[in-house]
Amino acid sequence: VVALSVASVSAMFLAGCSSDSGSGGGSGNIAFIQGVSGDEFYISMQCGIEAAAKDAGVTVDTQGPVKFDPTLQKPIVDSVVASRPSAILIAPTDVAAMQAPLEAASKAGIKVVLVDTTLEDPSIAVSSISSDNKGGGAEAFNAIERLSPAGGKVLVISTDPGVSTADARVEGFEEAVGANPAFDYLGVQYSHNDPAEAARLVSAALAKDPDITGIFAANTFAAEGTATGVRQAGKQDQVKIIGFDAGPAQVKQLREGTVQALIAQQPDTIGTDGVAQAMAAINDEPVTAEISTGFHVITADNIDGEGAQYVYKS
Ligand code: T6T
Repeated sequence: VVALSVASVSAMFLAGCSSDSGSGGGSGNIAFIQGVSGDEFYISMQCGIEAAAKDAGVTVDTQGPVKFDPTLQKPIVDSVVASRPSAILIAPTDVAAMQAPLEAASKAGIKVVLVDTTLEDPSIAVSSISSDNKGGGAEAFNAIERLSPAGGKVLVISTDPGVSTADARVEGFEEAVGANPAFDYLGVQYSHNDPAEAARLVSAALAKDPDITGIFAANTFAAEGTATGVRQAGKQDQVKIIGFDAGPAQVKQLREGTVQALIAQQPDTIGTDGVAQAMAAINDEPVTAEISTGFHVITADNIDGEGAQYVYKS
């Protein structure tokens, strides 16, 4: 079962990565466990990790569950822990369910670095690196506010509760919308990281509240489905969509005008920072417990300029 649920790419460069880094004289091996395989966010992070690992002279083995699901990610962690790498870089798929498996890794002497998502108790990790997810959620509301200054009904489409990044984005959005009485917040709905489910939720929400003015889609897959739902309802001129993440499909939707802004992360930087922290821990050097890599807003106005550098690799 485990073998079928795992996509593994070992110590090789993906087509989308540039491979111009040198090779150092370090020793050790790093395991990178993605939140889900095939996601451009984690593919871009893998590029950063592999480039930094090559510089440090260490090998990387990357694996990810086929779904963003702790029941699929846990067996991967267990088997990686049994293989005793020097360090594990991981995006935990749930703050609670992945706590014990990663605590076991840490107790086994493996340096754990949390990249992207975190845990209820991140102190088992030597370092946690993530975007400013709460700030990005607040910025998503600011963008809706700029596009629809008169206010109106707004909705959030997220992934699943317990995904720390998406939960922080929703929290940031909720705090911001709560401060503007011109907006009527319809709440958050969970699409389980499935674009088809996100599209269904949006269609149903628009049937119930045909006057929705804005939707914040809290990650790649929520945004993809949200855009489909709005298009299918023929409401792309009325509903402003702000999506988190900047994969090629999101950029296409931005160019087409279905989506008005993207809150882009820097997954490759999260990856290179993650390797740097892992190497420091392996070499008994000081580590930084928490690193924020911020966020960048991409719009139709900057996508061909400074925004272009933040588009994810595929
Ligand atoms: O938004 C990213 C990531 O930050 C999040 O933790 C899970 O979903 C994505 O991987 C979607 O690309």
